[in-house]
Amino acid sequence: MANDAATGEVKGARARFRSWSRATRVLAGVVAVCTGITGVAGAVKLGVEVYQSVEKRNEPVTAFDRTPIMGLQFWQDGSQRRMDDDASSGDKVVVVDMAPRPFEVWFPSHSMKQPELRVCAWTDDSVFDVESDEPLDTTPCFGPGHGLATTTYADGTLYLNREGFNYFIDTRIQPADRPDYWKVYISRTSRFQDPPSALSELAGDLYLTTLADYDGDGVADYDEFEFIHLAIG
Ligand SMILES: [Ca+2]
Repeated sequence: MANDAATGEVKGARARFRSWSRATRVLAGVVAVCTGITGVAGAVKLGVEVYQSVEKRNEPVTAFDRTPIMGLQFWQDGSQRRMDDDASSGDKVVVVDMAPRPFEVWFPSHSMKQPELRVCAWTDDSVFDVESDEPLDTTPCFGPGHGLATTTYADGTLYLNREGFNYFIDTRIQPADRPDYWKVYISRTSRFQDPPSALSELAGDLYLTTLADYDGDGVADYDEFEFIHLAIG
């Protein structure tokens, strides 16, 4: 009996040991997996940081916060896009680095009772054809009656037309997240009477002449228009 009891105690002790040992191995396994996850996450985080660092170093230097003449900004995915002069165009053209996705154009109200932004958009720089002090009715794009029809609240379409301008005004614009600024949302383009297509389907860059007749005199004064090259990468 005593021997049986002793044998039973030994068996019980061995069973408890095996159980403890198994639990220890399981715990060790869990710790190893957790360590592995932390290691992978750490490696991914490090990789992302290195990539961002390299990408930032390769980005062009932004020359200005707002375009020099009209104070425009271009926003995409919640971030302002980088801008620079185009030295090959005598610094008269502002180049904006863009992704082929929807974007916003921000512009100052400039003390106008009715803030507005007129945009003549095309697929090459032939649209950069406005001269200082030129009457609007002699320009190919911005003359009276050349405003392209759109919906009351705009429908995200930027019309591409060298003889007709996008007229962003009134209910087609919204207050921007910057004091005294307004914005317009662009999500697609359309050539005259063609159905709109997404910006991701663009075959090349976009070229904009932006204009606002701040003093309402019907003349494109030197400080009322600007040439913008949207470099879409
Ligand atoms: Ca004017």
